[in-house]
This record gives sequence, structure tokens and C-alpha cells, in this order.
Amino acid sequence: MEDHIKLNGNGTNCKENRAKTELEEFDALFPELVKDLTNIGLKDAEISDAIDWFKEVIEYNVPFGKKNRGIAVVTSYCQLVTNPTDDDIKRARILGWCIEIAFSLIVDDMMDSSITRRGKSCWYKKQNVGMRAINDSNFLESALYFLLKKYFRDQPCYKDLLELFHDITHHTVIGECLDLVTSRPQSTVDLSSFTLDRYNTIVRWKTAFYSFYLPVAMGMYMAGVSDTDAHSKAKSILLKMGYFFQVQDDYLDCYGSPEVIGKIGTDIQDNKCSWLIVQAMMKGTPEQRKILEDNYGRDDESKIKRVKELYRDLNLTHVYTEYEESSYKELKTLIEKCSGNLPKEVFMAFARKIYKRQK
Ligand code: DMA
Ligand code: MG
Ligand code: MG
Ligand code: MG
Repeated sequence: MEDHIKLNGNGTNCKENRAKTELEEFDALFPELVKDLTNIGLKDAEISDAIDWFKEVIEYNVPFGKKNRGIAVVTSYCQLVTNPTDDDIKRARILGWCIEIAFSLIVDDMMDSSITRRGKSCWYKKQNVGMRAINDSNFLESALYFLLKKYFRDQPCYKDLLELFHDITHHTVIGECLDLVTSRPQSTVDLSSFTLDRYNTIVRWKTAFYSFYLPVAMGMYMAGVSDTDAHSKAKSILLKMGYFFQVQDDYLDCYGSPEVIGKIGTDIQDNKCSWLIVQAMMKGTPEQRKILEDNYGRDDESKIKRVKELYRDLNLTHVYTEYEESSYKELKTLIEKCSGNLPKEVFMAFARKIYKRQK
């Protein structure tokens, strides 16, 4: 394994001050992938209406994210190999785009009754889309396997990548299911199921595997690092990072500005087992918990406001800021302890992108 796990020279191959350039290079590849996915319509005229539709689906839904996950594939890969060729780097970028396709988001927005994402109307909310968005999400999922096959089927890592995508999709689907059954409306509101244990499980499964372990694991497999010990060590660090990322997501759902985060929060009215409600249930008095039970999980502006007032009374912004500090320290300790033969920078580069983020 030693052979694979080397920084590229002095570790400069994908260093931070080239990040902007990497983003530009990454973005520049997108039109080529859209072409790959839509060429079939040129060859086969009878399906061209469907392909025209899917072109819109890809162009509306895929290229507007922060691209932290996609870029993380490239930076992780570059830190693990010596002198990658241009073709190798291009393949790493394509793999990054496979993650950016994030087909789960389309149905997540439907199930969460969300209104906006990435500063635009959610896809299902658009005129002429509605329930068709379910098939569009399926299309995007199939698109990632199409790209994977086209660019990786001759590579030794193809089987690992394929299995990884299948496994992580399975994890995400389980996590989304737990998220949804925990938030389902009951005839009487019962917030006692919103425990920290339940929260931890939901978040690990729905977010941390896909958004954090997946990109780095992809880079590792591409670099030929496939031993289970290296993967389980990387996983322990990345799941912690992914957990924190979802805590932030929950915090920003309530406190972020929609213009900055690109989406309007819905967790309170959706009755979500969010980090904020779990903290409020742990810190609140029996009277405060009763107020939450009377107001949480209702699509009613005055009730949402009452929940937010209670969050303020409990000083949850401060609780969050302290948590962010302590979590970052713990993460650094974990990186020191669990990086093994992997360069610490693989993890630190990712961590720096998310801590203190506003969007
Ligand atoms: C995100 O949970 C998880 C998945 C698998 C999409 P979320 O609903 O809080 O995400 P968002 O806030 O982006 O809708
Ligand atoms: Mg959502
Ligand atoms: Mg959701
Ligand atoms: Mg959210």
C-alpha cells in the first residue's frame, strides 16, 4: 500500500491555491458529459423527445452545487498518486461529476415539500414537471452508471467503484427512510422519538456516507488503495465530518439566509428530527418541551415563529457555535489518530471547506 500513498512531490499537485483553477477545469468538463448523455438521442431519433427532456433535467439540476464533493474526488486522488496523467485527472473529474449528479436531491425536495434549491425553484415545483421529477431522478441515477461504464469499464477499479456507488446509494436510501419515518406526522405530536441516538443514525446514513466517505473512497479506489483497513480508517474520519456537515445543514435550515444557502428551510414545519429540535428537547424544561409539542411540525407561520423564539430562549446559536469549535478539535485529533498511511491533507482539505461555512 505504501507505494500508492504518497503525496505528489511536496504535496502540491492539488494544493489549495489552485482550488479555483481546479473548479474551472472541473466545470469545463460538464458540457462534454452532457453530450455523452444526450448523443444517444441523435443516433436514435425515435427517443429524441425524451433525450431533449433529459438534457434540460441535467442542465437545470446538476451543475449549480458547491461542488465540494466532486472536487474532493480530484484532490483526494491527486494526493494519493505520483504524477497522474492528464487522462487520469480527467477521469477523476468525471468521477467527481458522477457524485455531483446527486439524483437523491430531486426526490428529497419532493418528500420534504421544499421550495427552492441552489437559488432556484426545486425541479418538481416547475411548471410541467411535478411528479415527472421521480422519473428524472431515476434518469440521473442511470446517467451516472452510464458515465462510469463509458470511462471506467477498462480500469482495474471499475468493480470497486460500481459496488461503492451501489452500497452508498443503499445507505442513503435507508437514511432517507429513517428521516421520513421519524418525521411522520402523528395524530398527537410526540417529540420523544427525537433522541440524539436517532439523530446520529439518520445523519450517518442519509448524508455522511454519500457526501463524505464516497468522494474520498472514490479517489482511493482510483489510486489503487483498496485495502479494508485504509478504508475503514478513512471512513471513521469522514463519517464524523459528514455528521458535522448535516448539523450545519440543520442549523442553516433555520438560521441561514435563503439568498446565501440557496434554499428555504422547511425542517420545523416538516416535523424533522433536526439537530436543533434534539438540542431543544434535551435542554428545555418540561414547560418548554410542551410548547414545542404544541407548535412543532405544523405548517403555520405563527407556530414556526413560536418554535424559533424558543430556540432563541435556549440560546441554540451559542450551543451550535460551541459545538462547531469542539467538533473541529475532535476531528483534528481523529485525523491525527486515524489517517494511517493516507496523507492528512486529504482530510484537512475537505474539513477546511466545511467548517464555518455559511452556505
Ligand atoms: C439531506 O437531508 C439528505 C439527502 C440524502 C438529500 P436534507 O433534506 O436536510 O437536505 P436539504 O436540506 O439539502 O434538503
Ligand atoms: Mg431536504
Ligand atoms: Mg430530507
Ligand atoms: Mg436540510
